[in-house]
Amino acid sequence: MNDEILRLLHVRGDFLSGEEISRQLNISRTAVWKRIGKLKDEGYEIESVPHKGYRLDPYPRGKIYGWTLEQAFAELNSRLFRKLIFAETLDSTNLEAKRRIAAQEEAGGMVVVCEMQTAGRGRRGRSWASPAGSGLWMSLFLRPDIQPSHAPMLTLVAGMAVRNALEELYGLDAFIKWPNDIIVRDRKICGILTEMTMEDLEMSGVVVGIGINVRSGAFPEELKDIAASIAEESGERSPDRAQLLCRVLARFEQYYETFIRTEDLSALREAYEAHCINIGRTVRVIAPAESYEAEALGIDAEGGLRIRLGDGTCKTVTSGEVTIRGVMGYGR
Ligand code: BTX
Repeated sequence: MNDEILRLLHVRGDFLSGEEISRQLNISRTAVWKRIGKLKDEGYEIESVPHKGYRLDPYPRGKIYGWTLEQAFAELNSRLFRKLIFAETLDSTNLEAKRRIAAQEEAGGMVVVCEMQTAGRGRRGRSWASPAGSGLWMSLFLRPDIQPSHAPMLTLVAGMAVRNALEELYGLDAFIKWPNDIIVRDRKICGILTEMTMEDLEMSGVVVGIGINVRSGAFPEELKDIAASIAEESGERSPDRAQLLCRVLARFEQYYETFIRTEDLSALREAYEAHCINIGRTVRVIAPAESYEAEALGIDAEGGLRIRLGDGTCKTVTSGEVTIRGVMGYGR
């Protein structure tokens, strides 16, 4: 019933009287009033004006409306992304994508988005804070015809897409921290988690999970010094998440096509390095058995990080083997 009220208001696009809603849905005026109150509590931006009725803000900022996303997605008319799934609350968009793939034959090109994750996932069992109204939590499901060992490169492709979208839309000076974070002013504004899906012991596809912080007011205290958000960094009070989604998808598609053509990052390497915060800096390399400092030189065509050790020898480390940390500050 609440969905029907929303639909009526959305279709009307202007004030709709309580009387008209009660007539169309065959419920009392009091029931309409109560339900509108509930929707407002849930975050829907509904204006109530005596003698005029109710109006749903057509440009919602505080909350994602499924149909706003659907409309923007349809207008994007992407060749790569063909299907959008939106849900209010999910445990994790990566898990939802994987469940859907397991339950039915999903073609590649599916995008799953939600308003809030109750069990957002980071790498190596870490969690990702994903409160309602605070971010764009999304997963892309693709079926690239590539070797499984090349799938992690999609993390770098996604990182470039997000970085550029943030610069283009909000003028942010965003950097990539190899391999999977986007950093603004030394704090993390986005994290990326790429996972493979398997069928009969073979890779059947790749889920690229992307979490972008849009507003950080609802984040837990311990993230205050770690997490950045678009609203805080750009001064734009309520960034439009439908627009952000479409820009990230458009940029991803562009880089993905290049990646698929060469099946590596050779054509993207220079652009990646130009925005990678670690290059030319000292990083701490953390491997399971040891940890050491090295200078980050660049990435190789397979997305590994090229480093120079204290004794001058150079080698490449991969994101599966190590994590790296800045030596000065969070990103550097
Ligand atoms: P990560 O393991 O590199 O980072 C996780 C760490 O980042 C946490 O341990 C915490 O310190 C910090 N952190 C947690 N939440 C946030 C946040 N919102 N902003 C900044 N820092 C935070 C990075 O993992 C990969 C994260 C991918 C998240 C997306 S959201 C959509 C998709 N679904 C899903 O479950 N995960 C991905």
